[in-house]
Amino acid sequence: MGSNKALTALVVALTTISAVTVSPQPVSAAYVCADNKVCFYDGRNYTGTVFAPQEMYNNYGSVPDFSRRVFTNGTNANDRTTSIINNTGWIVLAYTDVRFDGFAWVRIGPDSRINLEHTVVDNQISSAKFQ
Ligand SMILES: [Ca+2]
Repeated sequence: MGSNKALTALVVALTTISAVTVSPQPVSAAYVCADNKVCFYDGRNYTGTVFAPQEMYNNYGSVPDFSRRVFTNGTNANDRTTSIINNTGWIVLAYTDVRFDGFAWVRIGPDSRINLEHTVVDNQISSAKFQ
């Protein structure tokens, strides 16, 4: 049975190697929001597809109408945001209607993040700007 033992040892060794070398990323690895950017996530807890508007950068620029924009997966960004990361040093305001209007808005402080799940503004955000 010596060869069987050797085979078993080889299988164990291969299994160990593959376990070490594969070390897969999670299937839906969260998009990392870059420094000085604002990122709107479709999923809760900063997961899923994301909209990181190029024009919102360090207290400059705004997005008056999310319906004209898309997430990275191509779906329309309007009324889909469930979590937001603000990696800028300025306050971001996100509104439930276009052109910074609507029945509610959320304030995301400098270098902070917010989960909208189970709030009235979940899947409602339609515009955003710096305060
Ligand atoms: Ca809306």
